[in-house]
Amino acid sequence: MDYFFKCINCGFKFKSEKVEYYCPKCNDLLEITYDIEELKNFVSKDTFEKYPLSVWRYKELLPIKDFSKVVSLGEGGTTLHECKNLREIFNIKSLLVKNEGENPTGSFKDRGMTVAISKALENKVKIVACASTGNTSASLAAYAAKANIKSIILIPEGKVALGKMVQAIIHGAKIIQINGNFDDALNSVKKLVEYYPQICLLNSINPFRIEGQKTLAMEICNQLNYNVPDAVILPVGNAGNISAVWKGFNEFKELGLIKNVPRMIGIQAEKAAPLAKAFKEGKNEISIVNNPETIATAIKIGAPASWKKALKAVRNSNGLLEVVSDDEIIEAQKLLARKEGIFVEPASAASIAGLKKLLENGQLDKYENIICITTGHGLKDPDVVLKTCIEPLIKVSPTIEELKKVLGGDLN
Ligand code: AN7
Repeated sequence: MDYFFKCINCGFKFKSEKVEYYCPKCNDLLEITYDIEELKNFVSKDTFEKYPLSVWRYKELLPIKDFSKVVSLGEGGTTLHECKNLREIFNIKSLLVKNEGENPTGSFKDRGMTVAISKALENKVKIVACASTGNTSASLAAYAAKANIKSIILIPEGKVALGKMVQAIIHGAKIIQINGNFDDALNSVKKLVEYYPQICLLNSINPFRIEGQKTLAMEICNQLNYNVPDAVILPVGNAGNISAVWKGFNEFKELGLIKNVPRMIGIQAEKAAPLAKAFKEGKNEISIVNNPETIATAIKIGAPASWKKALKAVRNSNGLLEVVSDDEIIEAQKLLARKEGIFVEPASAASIAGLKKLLENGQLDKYENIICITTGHGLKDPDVVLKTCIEPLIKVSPTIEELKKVLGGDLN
């Protein structure tokens, strides 16, 4: 569909066939916008029913011109799980979990990557790059492989979760570790693409990524037959996803497909929470956290690139930003795995931990229809489980007597 770039700060609107990242007037971030009245001629509820639930079901609402260039691994179409056991534990009316770990490389990043890599190919790009806490790089490496182009990824020092690292390696990315944290890696990759403009930047400041990620909200609307939930809770790191989900709901509202939009509730790890801090203090700017720390390495980010968009999404939706501790994250990860059979990585469990905290402190009430988004698969970070769920291995001889002895009363 025909689209414009629009500055999120000064509102400057322009057309360009290239992949643009910054406003030419004030240098702030850009977003993609459409002529909604024109879109209404192409889009109705029936339009979507023609395609299976997936990112590309919404192709009329995506900024792609040449669909022959689309690089897809089957992204989107993730399950909205009814969580009856957790609902009873939390004593709430309804709880749905949209499990983005079901995406091809195991995280929501695939939604944005399919669109941004397809756009890069339209522009004849041969090399793509990103800085990443792990999931973006895993996704980038896979989609670049499928597109038959080179990928360069910059990772922070310290630990990148094992599963994510292994994905980047097997898909053949050029992996460079930066002496510094994620925020330093992001600054480095920005310099890299400034120096070598032939390299396309695939962090979420690339507005085409956000376009793919907005389909998460559109799928929720479709899965609920256009009955929008009261609140959507999701983990926040660089803040691209909360901005994207908000954009998706708003476009459906502008198109007249839904009547209301949900409250956007972002959860940060307590020692990596510049956005939640600004929100709680009623500030309009964030203060960067210099040494962010959390077991949820995916969201160990101190200077979220899309902070301005995220604050707007939360404030305009009458939403919230809250923090959770690492212990709360680990407890929530275990609870979701043991009561619902859904295994997510620690960052994703932050949404469940956030829900629990907000119910306890009265910021959410039990009658609200709530959706938690879990953003990445549990197998991404197996080390965390080995570290936090230490249960001794039981070893016996292969006889029924020995088995009876160790199982004892557990069978009644
Ligand atoms: C599982 O991969 O930033 O707020 O470099 O992997 O849109 O940043 C990952 C982020 C939540 C936060 N959950 O999303 C990266 C990266 C998981 C994640 C987030 C990430 P944003």
